[in-house]
Amino acid sequence: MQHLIQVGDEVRTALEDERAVVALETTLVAHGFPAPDGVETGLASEAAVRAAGATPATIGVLDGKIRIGLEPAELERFTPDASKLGPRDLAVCAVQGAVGATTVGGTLTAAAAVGIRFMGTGGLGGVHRGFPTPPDVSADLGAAARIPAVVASSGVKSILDVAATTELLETLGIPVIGFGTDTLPLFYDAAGGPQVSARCDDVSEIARIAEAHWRLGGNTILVGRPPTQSLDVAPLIEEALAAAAREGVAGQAVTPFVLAYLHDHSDGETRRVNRDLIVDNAGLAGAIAAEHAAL
Ligand code: PSU
Ligand code: MN
Repeated sequence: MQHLIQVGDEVRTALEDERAVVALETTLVAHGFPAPDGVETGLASEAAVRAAGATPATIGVLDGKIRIGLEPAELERFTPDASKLGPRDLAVCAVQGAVGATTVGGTLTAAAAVGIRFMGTGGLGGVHRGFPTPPDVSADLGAAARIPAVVASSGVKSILDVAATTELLETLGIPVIGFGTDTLPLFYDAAGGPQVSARCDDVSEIARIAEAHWRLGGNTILVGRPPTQSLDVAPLIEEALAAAAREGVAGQAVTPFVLAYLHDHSDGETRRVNRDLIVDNAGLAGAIAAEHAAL
């Protein structure tokens, strides 16, 4: 099977030269924001990675190929009807020729195939509220448990069961590093999260911990960076989850539904905070990757 994975020229050169490369997902482009904000957020994230001294590799499936390093104009093809690709979905989507937007787990899976170990995102998926009814645990966790990487995030989305997710991260051997914080950020909200397993205040220390963790056979390290502008939307999240339940929204559709509900009912405030934290986390991933390349 030829050309299943196609690496863009800039990314390929950076990998050959052992320079810093940061993977970015396309689910947030397609499903995380109303158009055209997804594309803008994706491009701003790429710019933040570059500003930190690394090469961005935005990942998605187009025309039967897993593409690592999409061109800016190609991001326009990641519309809401793109499939949402977790780790299990990549091969099916590529073979069947659909447009596929990668989640964190899908992005880590594709990135690992070409040796990219850093990514930036909004928040890691986790245990959805109400487990085991429904029994919904994000495949982001399975991917993080088996793939060596650093994921720079604003923690775990507070639309999830954060306590259960934190316990599962420990079970899976995934270190949770607070970047300049002792508690895990809750995506929109900087405060109120559980204790992290370790705090780091500088990126070079994170790069050294990652290298040590990988040498010990460990896989993903989750880095949680508090959003610069913090927003307490706990009541609105309850409302959004109730609306999702009422309308029978389930499975992969829950996260996009809830994000859209919050955006619509917060006067765009969650959308702005979400956008900025994604871009800032991309920059943080770039900085960690650059430090790691210099080790
Ligand atoms: N963070 C965001 N917006 C998003 C997501 C995360 O700010 O759209 C996406 C990521 O792609 C993440 C996915 O991997 O939600 C998790 O979805 P699920 O819980 O269905 O696994
Ligand atoms: Mn799910």
